[in-house]
Amino acid sequence: MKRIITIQDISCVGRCSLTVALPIISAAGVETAILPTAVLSTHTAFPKFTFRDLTDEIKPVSDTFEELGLGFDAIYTGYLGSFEQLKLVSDFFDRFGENAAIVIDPVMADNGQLYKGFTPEFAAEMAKLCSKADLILPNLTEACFMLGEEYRESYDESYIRSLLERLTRLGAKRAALTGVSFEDGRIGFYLYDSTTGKYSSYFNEKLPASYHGTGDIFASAAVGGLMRGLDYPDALALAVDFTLECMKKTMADPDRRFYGVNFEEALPMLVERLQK
Ligand code: PXL
Repeated sequence: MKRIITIQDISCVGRCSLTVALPIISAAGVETAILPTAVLSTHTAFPKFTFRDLTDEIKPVSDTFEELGLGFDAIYTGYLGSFEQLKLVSDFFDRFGENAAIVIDPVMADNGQLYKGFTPEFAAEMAKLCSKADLILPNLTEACFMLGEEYRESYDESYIRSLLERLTRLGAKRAALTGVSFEDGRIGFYLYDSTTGKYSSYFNEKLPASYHGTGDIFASAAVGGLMRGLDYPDALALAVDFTLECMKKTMADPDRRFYGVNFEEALPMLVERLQK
């Protein structure tokens, strides 16, 4: 069984970051090790939250992994909260990344806006970290912040291709933009693989709703798919379908929470799709 490690925060309530990565990647049939970067009472979209930084743990934990000879088939990073964490994660890639697929979801913004606590300078530094990745998974807002580009709501295929090429010129081998939509009612990913010069994309139904945490759900399903042997386009297509299924379950729940999605009810679909 493949073993990955995911580096991101624990938001105790909120259905994001580690509380979705762990169950989703585990359900995909992949051992999921974690390196928590912080413990928050909830994610930062709640009106109030606590934040206990765990930056100081990253190096001693990594040192101990190395002493024990532990290795990983993939390293997947999500929400990272400080410049120091970016540096420590970069060091982690250098130590453990040689035989691992490095997947970076540069979580920091959506809908044209940076999340609470992030700055354009952080986005520039995140772009540097992304140079070490086999795959980066920004949404359009994150891509624009990393490229120092004005965010725009309307775009065409040639604009998306140019963003992707510029993202890979920062160093990442592959960049996939998430949440890409060229027509009403359809949404999906657009991937550029600089190792082959090929583009690929996949779209499915776009629901008239938007929920917090879907980026983490998407990235986790993609990592699970990759580790189960799917190629990059197929793993990303699985992530599109799984995210849609999570949203459908959420919409159908009259008692749905205002945060996160009902990914729990969609896990059987992920398991079934990865059954060999
Ligand atoms: O879902 C991304 C995410 C992860 N972790 C924390 C967040 C967010 C988005 O706001 O606040 C703490």
